[in-house]
Amino acid sequence: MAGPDPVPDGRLLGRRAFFGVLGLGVSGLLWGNQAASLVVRSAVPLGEGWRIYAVNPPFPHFDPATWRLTIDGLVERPQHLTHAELLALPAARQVSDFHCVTGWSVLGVEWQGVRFDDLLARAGVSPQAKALTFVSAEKPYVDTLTIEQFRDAPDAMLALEMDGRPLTREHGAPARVVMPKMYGYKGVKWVRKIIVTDEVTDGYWEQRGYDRDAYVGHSNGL
Ligand SMILES: Nc1nc2c(c(=O)[nH]1)N[C@H]1C(S)=C(S)[C@@H](COP(=O)(O)O)O[C@H]1N2
Ligand SMILES: [Mo]
Repeated sequence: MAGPDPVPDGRLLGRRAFFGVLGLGVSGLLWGNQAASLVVRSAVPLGEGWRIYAVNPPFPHFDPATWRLTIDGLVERPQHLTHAELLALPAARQVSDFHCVTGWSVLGVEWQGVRFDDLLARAGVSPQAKALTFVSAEKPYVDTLTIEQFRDAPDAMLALEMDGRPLTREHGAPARVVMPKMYGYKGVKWVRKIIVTDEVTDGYWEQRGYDRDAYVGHSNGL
């Protein structure tokens, strides 16, 4: 089964990184302390930093003049928000660690964006609604999170900024889902549409075998 990276690159990189460190470790035995400190230093850049993932390159292009975020499904007033309208909503900020299910993490990421309650307020969510399906401009990437999962996640948001700057194109400009307690594959990049639904359906990686409830440390990814 394929893993949530542009497989198999991530895994190969992981394995290479492992053997790379191991290789230096063996030399460390021969060279003493100096080589041992090299082992530590070489392990750090391999273990940190973002790996940019996409399932269907090239990355979607963001044009602020024409971009719209659609919110439809079980709502009273379907929305087509402009980028400016999105920026005018109440801003939320949080710092959290990011974990990809394949084993890499980025610690202390600062996210700024819009909480889902604030985003959905003007659409008027129907009482039958159970979940939100996020549709990426990058087809066919989708994912669904339940309203209950959002209720337990005050740090969840539609992020517009990362580390103090607008999201870059490769990180999902202008908007991506951030759900820190779950693995990265739940965080749809290049979000273009949110469907409010009473059905919980499988996302892109769930159709390929990963858990819907992707809580870090409690899903089949680990
Ligand atoms: N549209 C889209 N969103 C996506 C993905 C993808 O391939 N396409 N990969 C997911 C996975 S598995 C991870 S770990 C993160 C990686 O985020 P990054 O590319 O900003 O590092 O994006 C998630 N969101
Ligand atoms: Mo991932």
